[in-house]
Amino acid sequence: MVSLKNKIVCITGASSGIGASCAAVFAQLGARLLLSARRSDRLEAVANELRTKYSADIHTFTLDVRNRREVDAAFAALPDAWKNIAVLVNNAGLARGMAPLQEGVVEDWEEMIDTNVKGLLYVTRTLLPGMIARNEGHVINIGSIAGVAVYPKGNVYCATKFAVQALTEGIKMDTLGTAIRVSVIAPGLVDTEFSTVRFHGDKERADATYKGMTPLSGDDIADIAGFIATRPAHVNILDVVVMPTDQSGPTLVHRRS
Ligand code: NDP
Ligand code: 8X3
Repeated sequence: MVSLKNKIVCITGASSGIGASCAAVFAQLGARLLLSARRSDRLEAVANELRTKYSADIHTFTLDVRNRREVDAAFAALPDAWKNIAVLVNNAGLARGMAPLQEGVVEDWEEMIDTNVKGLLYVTRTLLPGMIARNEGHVINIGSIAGVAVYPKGNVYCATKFAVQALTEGIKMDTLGTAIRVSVIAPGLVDTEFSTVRFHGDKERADATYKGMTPLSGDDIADIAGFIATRPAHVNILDVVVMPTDQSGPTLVHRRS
């Protein structure tokens, strides 16, 4: 097994949901955590809890992954002790709206493309050369079942997550011959703030997403990220598709009520 003790794990979008759960799992594995998101108060709350619970060594910084200059500047400004990142979890992401393409809101499309595709690219482009130079690194992308199968009204969100699948494969190909490992986790329904964000704060609509079924939790996904990152160095898990037992595809959900 690869030990993550004192290794630096960088997680984008660590202020809630899957990202916050990943922070907890990697803290328990003894990693040093580099956590970022836009909401600094939420980020600090996550970090403080893990410092108290696991005596974790954590460095936080606010980052909007959509802003290329901000991404460059934030990583360039890291103290030397935080520069040698061993694991990058590209988790920051979101869906906005759910409408037929012909009724789609262009601002929502741009936000999804800028965050899920361009943001992931900016961060990876910044960190991958260092990983290659040190011949050590693991890029774990959080994709989605929406990147494996398209569903009605999912159009642009699905396209961004298909892009994440393609980029995962592409990065694996482009780093062949190095020790870099590349993975994507493609979850189905996970109960986080995702649906509340998707429906612009409409809590009732968000809650309906998980009604009558048992969704995955952020911890379920983080557990998989921890497993992937700790396999022996010669083992690269490329792609994990994980859904609740109550789900068999993006639109196939068993609801008891
Ligand atoms: P949450 O809304 O709970 O978390 C999303 C995280 O992304 C937050 O920490 C948010 O932080 C961060 N984020 C959003 N936009 C930006 C940005 N521009 N720059 C930096 N950080 C950003 O949802 P999830 O935990 O569910 O989502 C995490 C990932 O999992 C996403 O990529 C999502 O697509 C994917 N996913 C989710 C599924 C689900 O059903 N929940 C299923 C499959 C995949 P902040 O707002 O503070 O910046
Ligand atoms: C989130 C899962 O099916 O709501 O990526 O798009 S889904």
